[in-house]
Amino acid sequence: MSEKINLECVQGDITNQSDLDVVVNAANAQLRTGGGVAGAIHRAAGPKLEEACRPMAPINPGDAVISPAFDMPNKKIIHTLGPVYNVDKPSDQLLADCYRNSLMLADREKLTTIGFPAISTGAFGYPVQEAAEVSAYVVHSVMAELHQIALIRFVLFSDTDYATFRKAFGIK
Ligand code: AR6
Repeated sequence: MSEKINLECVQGDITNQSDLDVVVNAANAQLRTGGGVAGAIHRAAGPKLEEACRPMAPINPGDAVISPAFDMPNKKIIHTLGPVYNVDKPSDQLLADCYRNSLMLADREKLTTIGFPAISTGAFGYPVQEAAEVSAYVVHSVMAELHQIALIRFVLFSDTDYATFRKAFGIK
């Protein structure tokens, strides 16, 4: 199926991707609201999201769990906990686990279009260049195992992160 998967990088807001079945939250271990992506997603989804997530917490770096999307414009939200750079080790493998586990979970749930933010590159301090390289590597390596996913979109907040991810994915 891998030849049928479209890869996109866009500059934008992860809470504003209404054409995607599922978006991924750069979560905290307790699956509570927070800063950055987690704050934006919980604000957009409404208070029921924290309630729905509570029984699934805590999660470990690299884990991915799924919830309803409530007031977000998607069918589902996947919550993954990125590594704190150079604290949760090996950081590259744990970051790769975030992407791999999120993609496999979405695929099992028969979701076909998925959006990711740049996990761990905000509060968790992962250098964007290195994170982009890990993301590109893991996405390409897991594609052959995906049977439902047709579109993987990276949603980058800043123009410099957008340029870095495009370069890592070889998108002109
Ligand atoms: N849409 C897309 N990207 C965004 C958005 C948005 N709305 N907001 C921020 N970014 P972060 P982490 C970018 O900190 O490093 C939270 O407090 C941001 O510029 O959200 O995995 C949680 O509660 C950065 O490039 O996630 C956790 O405790 C990237 O998304 C912790 O931070 C990730 O930044 C998770 O830290």
